[in-house]
Amino acid sequence: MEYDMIEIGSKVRKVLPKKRFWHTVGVAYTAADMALIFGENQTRALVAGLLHDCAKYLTAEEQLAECIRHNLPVSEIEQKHPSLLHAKLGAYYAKKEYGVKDEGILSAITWHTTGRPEMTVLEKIIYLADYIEPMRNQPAKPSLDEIRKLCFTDLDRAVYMVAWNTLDYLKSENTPTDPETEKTLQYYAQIAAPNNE
Ligand code: DGI
Ligand code: FE
Ligand code: FE
Repeated sequence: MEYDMIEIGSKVRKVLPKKRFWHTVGVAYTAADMALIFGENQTRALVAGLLHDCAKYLTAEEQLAECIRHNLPVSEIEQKHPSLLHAKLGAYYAKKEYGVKDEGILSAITWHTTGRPEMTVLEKIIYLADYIEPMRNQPAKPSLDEIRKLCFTDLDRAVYMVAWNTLDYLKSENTPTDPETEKTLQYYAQIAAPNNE
């Protein structure tokens, strides 16, 4: 195995709060199961899952400061809602502090919060596993268990459902949405929404 999962897992365990660490483990194993179904490499899925929130121990302000310090681009919405930055900062740490060179793993970490149009299989898997891992229990339409099943049968349809629910939630909270989140919904609605919607 190219990656030492025990080493990576132990290191994230040290930096992340307890609950966040176990969420990470849930994402890793959910992603590895989905990888098996959809012909993706299970090790890549485990590594991306374990590291997807590795910058989440920092406050929003610290994430912004870290991005500026490392010259990572910060968009207008990220400036206003810097907690969005944990995704691209996480990819940066995955590379620099955990030695991940696989660009596919790094992009799955980068896009796990907003998604994007035309995601790779690994990107879709991490985006979805983050939403459905067993410890999540947010309300969703259809139910979270229905979406969980869809994640093992139809990735594009599942991305559409998750993007729809995410935007619905953000709008209900009056939280401004990242244009990438909007683009994700538009794209997956086009290719995977049922005809009657
Ligand atoms: O890091 P997690 O909590 O596991 O999950 P995540 O990376 O999907 O982040 C979820 C948070 O990100 C949640 O509080 C909503 C927020 N978020 C997702 N899309 C957008 C967003 N926040 C804003 N402002 N705009 C978005 O488009
Ligand atoms: Fe996250
Ligand atoms: Fe997460």
